[in-house]
Amino acid sequence: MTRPDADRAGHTQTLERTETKKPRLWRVLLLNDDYTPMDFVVMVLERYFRKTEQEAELIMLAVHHKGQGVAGVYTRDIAETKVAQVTQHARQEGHPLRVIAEPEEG
Ligand code: TYC
Repeated sequence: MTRPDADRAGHTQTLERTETKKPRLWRVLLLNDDYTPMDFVVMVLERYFRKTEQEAELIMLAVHHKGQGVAGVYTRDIAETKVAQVTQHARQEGHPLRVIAEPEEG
């Protein structure tokens, strides 16, 4: 096997790099639907995304009118956990609420 990081004698070296890259962040999006009660969406935003009641109402109404909106921005693990927790809670209550995570560009 030839390695791209080896010299002709097969020696390898470790390259030092001091820059630390920040992890890509993921947006958790709420999608609108016709059946999930507004109060449930507001509760989700307060409980899982730590929004105030006023913030939660504004975000819920924006999703209701525009089709989708950002509930919060997190590292990938936390975003995926929020998606799973909120989806499970919604299904438990019989609501079709959809929540997804997508990476921020850049
Ligand atoms: N459109 C829903 C209703 O009129 C409310 C709603 C808002 C549902 C946001 C989902 O992500 C959502 N009851």
